[in-house]
Amino acid sequence: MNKENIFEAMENDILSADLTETVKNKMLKNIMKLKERKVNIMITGATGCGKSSTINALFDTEVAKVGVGVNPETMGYQ
Ligand SMILES: Nc1nc2c(ncn2[C@@H]2O[C@H](COP(=O)(O)OP(=O)(O)O)[C@@H](O)[C@H]2O)c(=O)[nH]1
Ligand SMILES: [Mg+2]
Repeated sequence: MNKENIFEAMENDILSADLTETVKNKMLKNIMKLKERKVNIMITGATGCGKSSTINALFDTEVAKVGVGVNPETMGYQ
């Protein structure tokens, strides 16, 4: 499910829920705020524990270079 689909699903759930219009509007407004929010995630861990592999799995692409065994691949902040 991509980002847009998650928000769309949440909006549809709210619209079809048994709630007052005031509550629905408040929830929809909160979703609008959430859409604009950016988060920074720091992934830390020992060399070779699978940080790069996890990042690649999350983005379903090769964003981070995966090392071979426990030999370090990335030596600084990236
Ligand atoms: N068995 C196993 N190996 C993994 C897993 N995640 C990563 N690896 C392997 O561990 C090695 C180091 O992974 P990498 O993602 O580069 O680790 P990083 O140093 O923390 O970024 C690579 O050979 C990966 O293929 C896992 O969940 N299971
Ligand atoms: Mg790495």
